[in-house]
This record gives sequence, structure tokens and C-alpha cells, in this order.
Amino acid sequence: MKRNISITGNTNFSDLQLKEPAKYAAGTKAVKVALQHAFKEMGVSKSVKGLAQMNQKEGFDCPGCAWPDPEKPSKVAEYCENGAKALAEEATNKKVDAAFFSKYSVEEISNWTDYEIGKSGRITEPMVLYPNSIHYQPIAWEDAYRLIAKQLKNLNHPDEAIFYTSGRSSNEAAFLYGLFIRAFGTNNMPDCSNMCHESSGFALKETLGIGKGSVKLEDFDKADVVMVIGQNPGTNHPRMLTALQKCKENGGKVISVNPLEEAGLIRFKNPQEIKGALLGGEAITDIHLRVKINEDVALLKAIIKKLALLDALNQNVFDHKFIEKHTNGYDSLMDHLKDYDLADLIQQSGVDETHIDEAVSILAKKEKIIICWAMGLTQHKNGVENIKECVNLLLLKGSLGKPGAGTCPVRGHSNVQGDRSVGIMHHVSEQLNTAIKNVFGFDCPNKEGLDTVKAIPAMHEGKAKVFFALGGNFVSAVADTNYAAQALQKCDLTVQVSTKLNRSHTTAGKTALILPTLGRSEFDTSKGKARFFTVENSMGKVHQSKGLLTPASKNLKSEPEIIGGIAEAYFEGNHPVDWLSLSKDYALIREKIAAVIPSFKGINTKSKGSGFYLPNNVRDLNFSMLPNNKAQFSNCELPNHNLKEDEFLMMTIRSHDQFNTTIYGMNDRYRGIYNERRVILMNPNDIETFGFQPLDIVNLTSTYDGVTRHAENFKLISYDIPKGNVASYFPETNVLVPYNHYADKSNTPISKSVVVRIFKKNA
Ligand SMILES: Nc1nc2c(c(=O)[nH]1)N[C@H]1C(S)=C(S)[C@@H](COP(=O)(O)OP(=O)(O)OC[C@H]3O[C@@H](n4cnc5c(=O)[nH]c(N)nc54)[C@H](O)[C@@H]3O)O[C@H]1N2
Ligand SMILES: Nc1nc2c(c(=O)[nH]1)N[C@H]1C(S)=C(S)[C@@H](COP(=O)(O)OP(=O)(O)OC[C@H]3O[C@@H](n4cnc5c(=O)[nH]c(N)nc54)[C@H](O)[C@@H]3O)O[C@H]1N2
Ligand SMILES: [Mo]
Repeated sequence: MKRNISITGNTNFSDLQLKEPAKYAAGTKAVKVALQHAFKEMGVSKSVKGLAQMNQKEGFDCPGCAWPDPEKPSKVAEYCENGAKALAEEATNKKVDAAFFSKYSVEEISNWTDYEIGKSGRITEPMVLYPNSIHYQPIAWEDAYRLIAKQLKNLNHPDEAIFYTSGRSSNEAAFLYGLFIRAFGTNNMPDCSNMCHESSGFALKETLGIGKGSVKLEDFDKADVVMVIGQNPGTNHPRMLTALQKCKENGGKVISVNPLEEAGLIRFKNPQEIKGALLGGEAITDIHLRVKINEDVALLKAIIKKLALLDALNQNVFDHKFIEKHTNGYDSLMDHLKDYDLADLIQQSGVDETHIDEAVSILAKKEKIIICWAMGLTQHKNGVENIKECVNLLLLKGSLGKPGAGTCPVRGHSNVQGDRSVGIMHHVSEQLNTAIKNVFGFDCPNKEGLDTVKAIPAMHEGKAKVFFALGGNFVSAVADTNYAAQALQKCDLTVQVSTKLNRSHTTAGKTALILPTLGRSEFDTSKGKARFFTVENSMGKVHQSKGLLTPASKNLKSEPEIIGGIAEAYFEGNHPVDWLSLSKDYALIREKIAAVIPSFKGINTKSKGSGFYLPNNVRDLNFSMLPNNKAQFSNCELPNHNLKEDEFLMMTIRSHDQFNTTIYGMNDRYRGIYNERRVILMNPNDIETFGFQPLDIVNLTSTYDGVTRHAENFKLISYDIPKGNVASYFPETNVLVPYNHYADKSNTPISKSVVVRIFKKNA
């Protein structure tokens, strides 16, 4: 039986209201909004208890972003508005139980908006959807494990199963999961990182020898300049504003590079300081470079060319000692730059030359530079090159391996970096395979697995038949929603380990399971004793996290327990790993992590308190793993979109009221957009030139390789965005992102540069 599932949900408009975009981020309004969300979802006493323990040493790590906690956390609160919303969303008192599923079919749920689906509450018991049914029904944990084991055994080859990971799982859960998947026999481990910072990982590994950033939080206090490129910290990493504020207080400068003038980058009122909350707040950005979408390489090349001209006059602009001692490819880069005309680069970047000159005059004189970036750089066809161009600038300035300087890819999910460190990856690592063999005594598969973009066609074409997800909302997060939904629906079995209901539960396989799990903030016990797990933050620091709230239901299991249960049902005791013992004892898992991955040595003791840093070769200026033992300059090409006259480049971005596919609310307060997410932000001149009116209802198309994709029913908003560029919210416009167009090398979907056409509805 084919279920009649809506992929977009209800697309009717709500009551759109527009205000002036905010002139600053945070302030008392942020505190008020945070508490409103918290009280509404969790009630007052749970809110007070939960928020007091978030990001404190003995408490739990915020389930929101991966920004690190300060070494000396404040005595009171160490969270932001959006961290409070993340907690409220997880610890909500609303429940999705058996009665809910018997009332609402998956067909009906699929007609709701993402907001409505998410707001239905926490899933309280394991549920199954059988092939001829449209209603999930309860299933016992053991029966669910057996069902999964049976389907896995029925496959012709382990590569017919896909095991996705979102970035919220602990190190312990992720390690056990990776171990089971390898024991089962595949490397098909796509993860959310494939859609996120994979481009950063590739670029940094090739140029600096490690796929992670090099700065620590305290480097922000010492930096002369922080560049924030393609990132919106006011919304997505609000606690980063405190670090930028400190940098400014110590005399540092902030340069932002973004097509939009995001509120958090203009002014910041620190809600944790009386003066910040009440007074005007502090200006954050000294220079805003309003780059066109995907023209960062052109802009950076223009900056570097101008610096090179100054350096030729006075040898102090570039750090020649550093370049000589630590780098490879300087002469080649200088030659490569000669191929580009400065005026052309500036024109292509879209940035006013006077602003570029201001940035150049600061950068020329300063030595300690941090470059921060996020999705504005990674989610393009040339995502890897975008980041390599940033590395070029840092290498020229000798801005690595010293206090106040370095690379800062700002991670998304709170443990996305840790999941990778403990083995979630589709690539084969000989070193890891050998270590697993030595410690556990089994052989790991040595065929490269499927990443996110490759997993989708594999399911669509019937090459993969079982889809398993440890967290996340695959269908809404990946590119090409319609194609991805069909891919999942073709599977014999889809399994999702989830905290909350989401759209992927409706685009289910023939048989589908939902396995409800404990959230980060919840009390996790074994035989009455509290357990803790560990996470790694954006700066490579591993530390403990311990939940304290009463779990949403007695029938939840922790992620390691679920993985252990499935592994036991699959191997039935015939495997060298004692899955059940391991899954109950997180300290034992940590011991095994340390045995397999030497940099985690001592994790059981060292992760307590404020935790420990994993080794980082860039901090030590050790590039021995790279050609000539040196950091590498790169010659990056410019992107060429060849847009036709009626085409726009669209970026799909986050509103202030969402965490990825989880929609907290309908407002994007800082951008002044209220009550509506189906909007397209367009430059007022473009609106006029193309014969539109503000608030027109429009449809969008994107055409790649002769295939046209459609997204209908959006309201056009006049906004300060470069001409030829438009912006919309993720995931509403993911239907337009082609699944088979992605960044070179990293395979990250091109979610920030989708070529679209826009038509007035019914015109
Ligand atoms: N509250 C909240 N926090 C979050 C998340 C969330 O959804 N909500 N998501 C988490 C996750 S998983 C991640 S990865 C991060 C994402 O954090 P961000 O990367 O900050 O998120 P986006 O909204 O995708 O914002 C991209 C920014 O880049 C700009 N941009 C887009 N294209 C370009 C370009 O070509 N060049 C330049 N220079 N700028 C560009 C956009 O205008 C926008 O300001 O946040 C994490 N934290
Ligand atoms: N167009 C477009 N697409 C994008 C992006 C973009 O900028 N534009 N950004 C991309 C990026 S950066 C990312 S990281 C991905 C995100 O992709 P995902 O990680 O797949 O998506 P999320 O929305 O973070 O997943 C939310 C779901 O995770 C589950 N969950 C929450 N907490 C837990 C937990 O503790 N354990 C378990 N097991 N489940 C939990 C809940 O059920 C919730 O519904 O999306 C990508 N997609
Ligand atoms: Mo992300």
C-alpha cells in the first residue's frame, strides 16, 4: 500500500508582519524571549532547574550549538536565548505517545507544517509502522531489536544498509554505533557533517594537516582582528558575541563578511551584564564587507593582492620568516595572483572598494588574526576553496600557532566534532581499523562507504534497503526533499532513534520504527546510579555532560543502550564484543575509546571538570604530515555561475527561531520578519526591475541538468541584500537544491548558492 504523504506540509500563509531589522542582538528582550519559550514548554520549576545547570561544569552541555564554555563559567547563567529554546524544545512537557499515534495517521501528520510536527512533543515509547498501515503502533523494545536484526540479516550485503548520524550524540554513543556498523560490515556512515563543515575538514586537512580549527576560546581575548565570514553568530552561536565583545574591549577589531548585515554583527547588548542589558550595547563590527553570495574568493583575492602591493613597498605586511619556515607554495600563489585583475576582482565581489581598503589597512598592520566561518563558506560548489583562500590569508600573515590567531570553523551541532573524532565517517581509516582489530579482535570493512549525497540515490535506486538514523531529520535536512522522500519510502525498513517527532517519521520506509531516546538534559542512570557522557566542543575540548531533568517517559533508553540492544539481537552472542556490558557502562566505552584512539588517553579522569584539549598540530606548528613538512598555500579559482538575466543566486539560511529542521517559532526577530517562514528576501531594485511588488506571492524553480524543481507559495520581501541574490529559509526551499550538485571533494550540497528563477503566482 502506498501511503499518501505530503512532503511540504501545509503551505498556507500565516499573518506575515514586517518591522525594521534589529540594530543589535541580545539585550533584555533576548532574556524575555528565552524565558517565554522555556516557561511555555517546560513550566517554571523545570525551566529554572534546567537553565541553571546548562553549560556548568557539573551540569549538561547545551543541546544547541558547539560553541565552547568559558574556562571559568559564570556563577549564574551560561546560556543564550537560543540555548534556552533548544532546552525548552527538548524538555517540553508535551508528549507523543501511543494515543497520539492512534489518533493521527502519518498521512495526516505529513500535512502539518514542520513547526506543528515539532511542537507535538517528546516521543515516549517505541513505535512501529507496518507496511499496510498508516498508523504507528507501540512495539516492545526487544521486538523492535529483533525486527531490525532480521531485516539486516536479510540483506544480500551489509552495504545495503545506511547508518546516518546527526551531531547531537555523545562520544560514547557514537563510538559504540561506529563499532557496531563496522562489525556489521559496512562503512556507509553518512552524517550531518557531510552537509555542514565537511568542506572545512577537507580544506584544513590538505593545507594544515588537521580537519579542525586551531583557536581556543581565550585566543579571542588576545586577537588583533577577528574576521567573521559567512556566519550569523547572533542567531546561531550567540555566546560567540561575548567572545567578540571581549576581543573589542581588549582593542581588537572585527571585520564581518556577509551579504546581509546580520544584527549580531552590528551591536551586541550582553544580557549577562547589567550595563549591556540596559545601555546601548557595544558595536561589534568595525568593517562590514557586503560580499555577494559566493564571491568570497574574489574578495579575499582582492584583499590579498592589495596586501601584496603594500608588502612589496614595505616588507612588514606579510610574515616572511613564518612563510619561509613553515609554508609551501608562496611563489606559486604570488604568480597565480598575477592572473587576476584587481578591479575585476573587486567588481565581482560586489564590495565597495573603500570598505576593502579599510579592511586592508587594518590587516596590513596586525599580526594576530582569527578567521571564523560557517555555512556561508562551506555550502557552495567551491566550499573547499573558499576555506583554502582564508588559510592563504592566515599563512601570509603568520597568523597560526600563536596566541590570538588561527582558524575557527564554528561548528554546528553540539557534538558533531566529537562524533567524527570517535569514528563516525564513511572514509576508511587504516589506523582506526587496525586499532579496532587489536582491541576488539574483528576485521573492519575496508571499502569506502556512502556519504549523505551518495546515500540518497543508493536508496532511490534500490541499492540500499535499510536506513537507520541516530538522531536528525534526514528528509528535511538533505537536499532535494522530494527525491529524498522517495528514497526513504523505497526502503524496506527505516529506523529513527529520536527525541522528537519530525517529518522523516512520515516519509517512512515500508516498515518503520521510531526508537525514543533520552535527551541530553535528562537524568541517565544505571542501577540507580547517575551516568555521565562526554562531548567535544568546536575547539577540540572534550568534557563531561550530565543530565538532571526527569526523563520524558520511563520507557526511554539511552542511545548506547539502544545500539547495544540492536547489536546483541543481531550477533546473538556470537561476536568478540560484549555489546550489552559495553552499552550499560559508559566508563568502559570510554576506556575502549582511549584504547582505540590514543589522543583520548585518560578520558575517564580528564573529561571531568572543565575537560581536556585533544592534540592539535597547528597549535604546535607541526606540519610533518604534509608535503615538505609544511603548511600549504593554495591557488584557488573563482566560481563562475554564468547567471542568465532572469536567474538569481539563492542562499538557504536559518531564521532566529529554529534549530536546523526544528522550528521553535515563526519569527525571525533580528531580521524583522514575523509570523511567516515562506518568504524570499530580495533587493528592492531587483523587485522593481523584474516587475514585482513587495509582498507578491511567488513560485520558484531551479533547473539543473534539464530537471526543473518547484517550490510554491512564498512572499517576496524587500530586504537589504545584494542585487542578483535572494535568501530563503532552510528547510522550506530544500526542494530546490539538487541532490546531485555539491561541493568538489567534500560533497556538501550547494545550499548557499542555488540558481533559481522566480515567478509571480498566477501571472
Ligand atoms: N539557534 C540556532 N543555532 C544553531 C543552528 C540553528 O539552526 N539554530 N544550527 C547549528 C548548525 S548545525 C550549524 S552548521 C550552525 C550554522 O550557523 P551559520 O552558518 O551561521 O547558519 P546559516 O543561517 O546557514 O548562516 C549562514 C550565514 O552566512 C551568510 N552567507 C550565505 N552565503 C554566503 C556567502 O556566499 N558568503 C558569505 N560571506 N556569507 C554568506 C548568510 O547571510 C548567513 O549570515 O549553527 C548551529 N547553531
Ligand atoms: N538548505 C539547507 N539545508 C541544510 C542546511 C542549510 O543551511 N541549508 N544546513 C545543513 C546542516 S549544517 C546540518 S548540520 C543538517 C542538520 O541535519 P540533522 O542533524 O539531520 O537535522 P536536525 O534538524 O538537527 O535534527 C533534528 C532531530 O534530531 C532529533 N534529536 C534531537 N536531539 C536528539 C538527541 O539527543 N538524540 C537523538 N537520537 N535525536 C535527537 C529530533 O528528533 C529532531 O527532530 O542540515 C543541513 N541542511
Ligand atoms: Mo551544521
